[in-house]
Amino acid sequence: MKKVLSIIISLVLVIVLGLSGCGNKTANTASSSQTTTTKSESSKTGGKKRIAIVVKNTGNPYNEKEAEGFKTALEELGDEAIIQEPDQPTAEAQIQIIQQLIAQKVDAIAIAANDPDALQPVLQKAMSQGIKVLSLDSAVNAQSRMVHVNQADPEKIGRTLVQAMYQMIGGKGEIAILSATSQATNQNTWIAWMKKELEDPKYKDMKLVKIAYGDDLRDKSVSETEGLLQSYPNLKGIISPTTVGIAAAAKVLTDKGLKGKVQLTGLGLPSEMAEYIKSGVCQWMYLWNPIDLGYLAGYTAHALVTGEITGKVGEKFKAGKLGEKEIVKADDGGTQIYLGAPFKFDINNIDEWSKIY
Ligand code: RAM
Repeated sequence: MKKVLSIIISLVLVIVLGLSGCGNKTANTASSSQTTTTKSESSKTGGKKRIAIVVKNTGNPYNEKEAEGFKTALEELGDEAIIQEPDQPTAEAQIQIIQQLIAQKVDAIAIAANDPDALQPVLQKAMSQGIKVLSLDSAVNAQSRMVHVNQADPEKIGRTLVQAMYQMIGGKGEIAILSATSQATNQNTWIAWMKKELEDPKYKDMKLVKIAYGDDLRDKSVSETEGLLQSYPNLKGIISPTTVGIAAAAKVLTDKGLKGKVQLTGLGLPSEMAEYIKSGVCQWMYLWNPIDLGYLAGYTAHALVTGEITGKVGEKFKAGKLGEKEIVKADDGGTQIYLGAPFKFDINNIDEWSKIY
């Protein structure tokens, strides 16, 4: 009797355990049907990671070059690049995209931020689900990322642009800044350094009259430039720390015949600015290589996913053709990796570079 009872109990146990095992399997299959696609792709390429880049917005060749470099890096590494370009340069548009990327269970997200703080909840959610998060070009705050990929020293960028304008206008007169969006981390940091540089007594005869925002949209940048010229008829110079802004301002100054009357410098894409550098509307300007910036972000994302780095100061990794890179402290309390120093573009080298980016 006892034996019969124990057989019955064992049978019941087997059935119950079997069933619950079955339940697990169903759950696994359901969730892995998504991962299976990735895994079957992965097996073809040997563990390919899916790594996303979210640029500031669509329609900006600078962002396209950045994404191009990112894709090249991931191709070299055998990963899959997911390129996302929001319609508008806003945090809201980026939040929506990141929510989708979380649902797709990507391995990492690299973001060029439209706002330093607004993305914090969604990026922290991503990180809590094991997704590696980094920023590039325009940082999110230190709590929202593991590391930032910085194009160049922001102090150097800000101070150099003011020094350039000083030379162009002979140290005297009204100047304005034509920026991207009012929330952009990178432009706001550079502008803060421009203001610091202007505190030097050597600039006592130079007056910053206005900071205008063209939102990295061509038409708005054109109308903001026109507005500056109208409101400040004595304006002597415009500094535009955005590739969209400087190209729009150059076009307006050209169309209005203001070459030599209103000086222009800033951060420009050689391919968009070559004609204006050659005409003298913009005598010289600066930028780094946006392709390399995206490329470095691709290698950084991969190193975070594989666990080679975690985002701590002192960690080093090999970034393909860019060689070894080291994580250093950032001013906002987080960490960063530098691409390098910006280049100066003028009549002597613009043709050569305009073919590349
Ligand atoms: C624009 C974007 C980008 C910035 C460059 C200089 O294309 O605002 O973020 O880094 O200009």
